[in-house]
Amino acid sequence: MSGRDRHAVRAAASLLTNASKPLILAGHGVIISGAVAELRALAERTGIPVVTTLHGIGAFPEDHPLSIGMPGMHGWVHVNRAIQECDVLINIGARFDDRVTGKASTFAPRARVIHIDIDPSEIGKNVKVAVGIIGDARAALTALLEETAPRDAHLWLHDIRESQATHQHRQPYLRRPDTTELMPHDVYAALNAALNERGGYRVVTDVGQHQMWAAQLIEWRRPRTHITSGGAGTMGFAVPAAMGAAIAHPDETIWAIVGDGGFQMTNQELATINQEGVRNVKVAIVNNGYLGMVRQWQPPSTVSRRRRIQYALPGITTARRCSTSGSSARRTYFRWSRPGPASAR
Ligand SMILES: Cc1cc2nc3c(=O)[nH]c(=O)nc-3n(C[C@H](O)[C@H](O)[C@H](O)COP(=O)(O)OP(=O)(O)OC[C@H]3O[C@@H](n4cnc5c(N)ncnc54)[C@H](O)[C@@H]3O)c2cc1C
Ligand SMILES: Cc1ncc(C[n+]2csc(CCOP(=O)(O)OP(=O)(O)O)c2C)c(N)n1
Ligand SMILES: [Mg+2]
Repeated sequence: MSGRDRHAVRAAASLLTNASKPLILAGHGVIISGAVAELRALAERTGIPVVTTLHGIGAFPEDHPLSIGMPGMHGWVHVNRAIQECDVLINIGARFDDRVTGKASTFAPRARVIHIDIDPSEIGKNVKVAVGIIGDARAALTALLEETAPRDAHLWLHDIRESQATHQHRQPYLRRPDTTELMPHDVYAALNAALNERGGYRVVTDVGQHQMWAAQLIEWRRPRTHITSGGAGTMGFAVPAAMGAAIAHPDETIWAIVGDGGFQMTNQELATINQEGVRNVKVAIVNNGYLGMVRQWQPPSTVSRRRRIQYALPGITTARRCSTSGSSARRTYFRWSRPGPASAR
C-alpha cells in the first residue's frame, strides 16, 4: 500500500471513530472481492449499522443485529432516512447508482463520505467524497481494520430501529386491506419456507415488483445466493440465468422467481432446460396479472390505459408453455387465514 493510500485509510478510520451517526453502505464489490468476513469484522468492531444495495445482498447477513436492509427507490424508509441523517457514510464497493441515490445532490446531505472502489473513475463520479480509497475492498478493509479502534453506535442504531418500527409496516405491500386476501408478503413467507426446506439454494430473480419483493422479503444470509439483473434490469433474465446457475451448482436447488410478464419473454428456455437434462431448477411465477412495476410507477392520469399492461389469462398461457416444453407446471394457490402464515395447497 502506497503512502498516499495509507494516509487515506487513516483519515477514513479517524472519520469512523469520531462520527456520531456513521453508516456502512455495502455493495457488490464486497462480494466480488471476497471481503464478507472483513466487512463483518469492521461492523462488529465499530457497531456501525450496515445497508446493502440490491447487488450487495448477501455481503452482510440480514439476521445480524447490525443489518438494517436495502436503500434506494425500492428500499426501506428507515434505511433511506438513516442515509439522509448520517454524518459519516462509508461506501464499500457500491457505485452510487441513481436507484440508490435518487437526486445525487440531495443524497446523504450531512455526511462526510468515504468511498472504497477498485475503479478509480467511480470515486467522486456521482457523490462528492471526503476520502477516496482506490483498491480491492478486501485489501482496503484489512488495512482499515488495522487502523480502526473499537467503538459502538448503539444510540444511533436504536434511533434507526425506532424509525423502522414507525415506518416499515406502512409500506403499501405490507398493509393488509380488508378486501385483499393474498399479499406479497404471504407469498414470500411461503417461498422463504420452501427455500429452507432442503439444503443449498440460490435464487435468480427477474425484473419488476417480484424482484423488489424478493430483495426485501426473503432473509438473505450468504453471498452469491441472490442473483439478479440490477444494472440493465433486463426482463427475461431469470429463467436462462437460473439454468446457468443450475449447471454451475448441480448440488443446489436454483429458484427462478419471475413475473408473469418477464416469464413470457424467455420461457422457451424451459425446453433447453429439459433438453440439457438440468434437473435442479424451480420456477416460481409471481402471477399478479400485470406488468406490475409499470403499473406501480404509472402516474394516476394514465389509469384509463392500464388494460395495456394487464394479462387476461396468464395462468393458462403459462401452463401451456410448460407442457409444450416438457416441463411440469403446477398452479399453487396460497390460502391465508388470519392470523397465521400463508400455506400452500
Ligand atoms: C427495477 C429496479 C429497481 C431497482 N431498485 C433498487 C433499489 O431500490 N435499491 C438498490 O440498491 N438497487 C436497486 N436497483 C439496482 C440498481 O440499479 C443497481 O444495479 C445496484 O444498486 C448496484 O449495486 P452496486 O453498486 O452494489 O453494484 P454494481 O453496480 O455491481 O457495482 C459494483 C461496484 O463495486 C466495484 N468493485 C468491483 N469489484 C471490486 C473490488 N474487488 N473491490 C472494490 N470494489 C469493487 C465496481 O467498480 C462498482 O463500482 C434496482 C434495479 C432495478 C432493475
Ligand atoms: C426487456 C425489458 N423490457 C421492458 C422493461 C421495463 N419493465 C421493467 S419491470 C416491467 C414489468 C414487469 O412485469 P412482470 O414481469 O409481470 O413483473 P411484476 O412487476 O408484475 O412483478 C417492465 C415492462 C425491462 N426492464 N426489460
Ligand atoms: Mg406481473
